[in-house]
Amino acid sequence: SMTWNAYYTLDDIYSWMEDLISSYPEATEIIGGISYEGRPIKGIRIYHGRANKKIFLEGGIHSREWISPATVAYIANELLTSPIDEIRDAAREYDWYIFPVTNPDGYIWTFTNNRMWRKNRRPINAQQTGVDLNRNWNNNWLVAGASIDPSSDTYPGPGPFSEPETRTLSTYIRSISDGMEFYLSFHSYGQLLLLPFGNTTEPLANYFEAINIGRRAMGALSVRYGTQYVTGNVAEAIYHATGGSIDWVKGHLDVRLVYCYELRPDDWRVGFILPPDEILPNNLEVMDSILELIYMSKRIT
Ligand code: 0X9
Ligand code: ZN
Repeated sequence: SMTWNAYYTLDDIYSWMEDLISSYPEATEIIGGISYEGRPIKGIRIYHGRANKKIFLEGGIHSREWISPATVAYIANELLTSPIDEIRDAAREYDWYIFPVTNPDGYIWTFTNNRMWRKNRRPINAQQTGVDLNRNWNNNWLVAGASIDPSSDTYPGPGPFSEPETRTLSTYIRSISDGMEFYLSFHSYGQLLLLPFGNTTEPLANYFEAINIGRRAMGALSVRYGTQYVTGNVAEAIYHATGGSIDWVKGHLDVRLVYCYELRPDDWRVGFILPPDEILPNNLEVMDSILELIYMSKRIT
């Protein structure tokens, strides 16, 4: 089982998920799609029956951001094993769709070949490999924050949904989107809570509601260790960037609250290499914030 003081390989994460699925009847295996190299995008659905609102958790779309799969796996673990009433209630009140590693080929590559790999592993030509899966979604594709050079870390692919990972996962998300209340995407780093959209600082859709709920959640996140997150839309809080998953979900589906966490650290010198002794503190504070997101979403309707 997981001890949350080390980062785990894809095989370890997938076999741990299988153990949970065979131990808890409310947990079932879901396959959200398939990678270029043919691996399943494996998830856990946690459903006790009767819940009519869904929460979707997307981890690991950028493979070097190892704290993201660790966070998403931890949330699944807590929902299934925690004795805390508020967490047990959250597990029963929602229908959870949880995908710790949505870029499995890239994740493996960061263990075997290049710790700093971000994209998927599809060869573009004889010399260049990989598409940024968070620039490949069909919403304002190639409008901002991407490079048409296939060597670039923000290469958005030859067209929207050109990649098997985004094409299959978006089809899956659409197929279960009825009643989806939350879509949460997990990245690192920067300690930000981002909301759509990435092409404009205009307060589109339910921006004010989402900002208020998000700020309250980041207040809850800060209580345990004082960790400070900044909340804002993508364009105002980091940079203009389009073709990301949260923009597609908010732009194309009817999902009320859509956020992207940029997890620990905020220090660029640490960057993607978050020390393992910060995994558990990160996971605990993020879990606090998710409970507050849920609480606030019911208070503000
Ligand atoms: O640039 C990204 O894809 C994300 N930052 S990261 O450092 N993890 O690469 C931010 C994603 C923001 N979301 C959208 N662009 N929609
Ligand atoms: Zn990222």
